[in-house]
Amino acid sequence: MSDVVTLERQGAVAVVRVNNPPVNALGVAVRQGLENSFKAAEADPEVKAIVLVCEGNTFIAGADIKEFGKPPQSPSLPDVVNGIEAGSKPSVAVIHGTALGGGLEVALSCHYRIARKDAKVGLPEVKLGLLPGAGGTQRLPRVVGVEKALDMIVSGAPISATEANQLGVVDEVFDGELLAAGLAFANKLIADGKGPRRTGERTDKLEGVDNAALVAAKRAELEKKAPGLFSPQRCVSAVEAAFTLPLTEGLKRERELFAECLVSPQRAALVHAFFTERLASKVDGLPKDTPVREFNSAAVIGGGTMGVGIAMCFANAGIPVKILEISEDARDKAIQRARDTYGMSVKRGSLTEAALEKRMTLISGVTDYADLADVDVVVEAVFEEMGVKQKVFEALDANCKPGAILASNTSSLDLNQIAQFTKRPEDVVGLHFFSPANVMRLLEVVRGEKTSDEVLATAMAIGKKLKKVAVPVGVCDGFVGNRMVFQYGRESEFLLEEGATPEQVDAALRKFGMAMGAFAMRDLSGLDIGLAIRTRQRQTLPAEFKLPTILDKMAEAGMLGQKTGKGFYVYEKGSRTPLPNPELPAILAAASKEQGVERRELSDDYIIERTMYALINEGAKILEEGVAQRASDIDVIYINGYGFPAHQGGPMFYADAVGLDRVYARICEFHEQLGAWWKPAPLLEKLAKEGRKFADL
Ligand code: 3H9
Repeated sequence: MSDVVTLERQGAVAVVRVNNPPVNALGVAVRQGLENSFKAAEADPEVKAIVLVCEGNTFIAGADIKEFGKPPQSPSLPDVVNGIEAGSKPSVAVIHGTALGGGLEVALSCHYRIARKDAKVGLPEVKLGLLPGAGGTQRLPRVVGVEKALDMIVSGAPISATEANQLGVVDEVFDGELLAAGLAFANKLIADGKGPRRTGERTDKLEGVDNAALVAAKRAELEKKAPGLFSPQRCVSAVEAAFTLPLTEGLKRERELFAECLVSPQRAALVHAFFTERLASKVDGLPKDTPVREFNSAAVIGGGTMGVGIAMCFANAGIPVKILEISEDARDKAIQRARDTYGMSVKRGSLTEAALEKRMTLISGVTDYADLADVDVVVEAVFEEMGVKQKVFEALDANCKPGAILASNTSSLDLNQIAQFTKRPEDVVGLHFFSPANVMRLLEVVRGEKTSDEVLATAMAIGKKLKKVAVPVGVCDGFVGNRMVFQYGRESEFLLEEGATPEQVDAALRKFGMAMGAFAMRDLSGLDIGLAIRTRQRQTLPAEFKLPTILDKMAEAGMLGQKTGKGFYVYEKGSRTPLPNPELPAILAAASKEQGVERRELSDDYIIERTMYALINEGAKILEEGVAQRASDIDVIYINGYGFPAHQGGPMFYADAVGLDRVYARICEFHEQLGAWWKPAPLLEKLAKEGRKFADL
């Protein structure tokens, strides 16, 4: 039929086969091929049933995301699926891997569905700022009812084959060869004289339930949880049409709502986030055939919160890991910490007791470097002090086997200097995890001056194996993420000295979409780190770089964040809920006075400009220095490590969306009004003057 969709006959069954690597996305050629194949099978009098099956790792994983925003090409997916459903011969979708988005919509338009036991199905369009636009919002509620359909469509989370079977999304779960299972099912349909069973004609699941109340409840939940998001509310409206309108009208309504999402800036930002996350794993200049070393065993130096979190990442990936501590007591405490952390997941229901035990068998404790002689990769996570790192790396150099990867989790020290403590700097690399390491997806992979290609490629592969979003970065103070966050933190403190409150700044940032306000985040990580950086900066920075003094005053008053129960907010015993700190206004007033600043009203827009433009200006410098390889890598780092809203696309995408001329003009004004910190990055100036974007680089 075409290169990507073929049709053959096996007895009375027509087999339609999709083969469009890597994920069988529904590009125009696949849509055309499906339409032609189903039409031909319909026209063939010998054919009594049709089986749809896919080659490769997965069933159809959705529409081709690359086509969004381009002129539409016929046939449209809605036309294709409506045609399949209207067919007069029973059709069976045989699902393996993932049937996602348009893939599940195609399957729902087939009259029957079977799934291999490891398959997953779902409608994840909302994660791309969209809604299912090929009948998913009308057909899924007809199969599983409005409540479950709302859950699946609004969360975008897939369900397992077993759950899909229980819910009636698939008729049978099988284990084994795809085509054989499909043919067996289809031949049985023929033998039993079963004809088409069209999802669109069903109404049974829509009846006898107060669907309007379910919709109202979901809307209210979204108002609270995701007030700024565009597509989730439209997903709800589309599902509402499934029980308030006849099918054809409902499908029309779905199309209209889909079109609104398609042109929304949030859709563009979320699709950017999807593709750039994948792009970040590709290292410029690293030959594709660079060998990757084997890594079947690991060790972590240091059993603090960070070290244990990193060890858990290895155990979660099935890799045995040793934690090295200085004493037996510290070693045992580290092992217990891992057990306790897994225990919390068991309590929450996200891990079984058996899985906990299995992971704990992979984690062991040692106190002697000689026990690390056989490990493939070591990650150092000890105190951030060069002298301490020196001792560790000298010991690793003396004890680890040739070819072992020697990684540092340093967040701010010079990796090149650390590498020099060994006689094999080419084997040294940075693996900068983010706290809590077992939860946060981001991993900055720091390439030192001497890190070899092979070691870098292996470090990226380790990141992938640990299910992290691994982004390569160069060496500088704070690498990409923290170097930028210094600017953001300092500007937010200045805002407090100029007249804002932590509550106001945090509310403005959360409204923008940040997962957490700047000050709630500072309280969580503890103010002492920031204070140490400030103290160091006071000694090294030229005088024109003014610094806020709030942190010093807060530290004097014993306010170091959540760990002291008091910081920018106060916390009741055992609670993490930030409450206004009644002692703070006096501290802010004193700091303002000391800086000679008249406190004034600051608007939310101004707060966003000051914080975001500080990130963007530093991001531009980082790009120019080559510390990040692309603007989009910075976006990936911010979305995955700093709670930056994916629907804003990341700081650099956001800058492009605002317009670099505008961002540059404001930064110039800030430079004039606020001084040296705001010197515009030369790259930003150049791009703004040339009318270009970061995305053009
Ligand atoms: C939709 O369906 C709308 C409809 O309702 C209505 C239409 C009218 N298109 O993730 P991986 C590429 S919206 C194009 O690394 P994995 C990906 O960029 C869609 N390309 O593999 C990568 O390319 P490269 C709803 C796609 O095994 C390569 O495939 N569907 C698409 O870790 C491998 O991807 C979704 O949102 C696509 N749809 O995970 C599903 N998907 O090698 C999105 C992937 O050049 N996809 N690529 O970097 C996924 O969630 C994962 O890719 C999947 C495989 C789980 C399938």
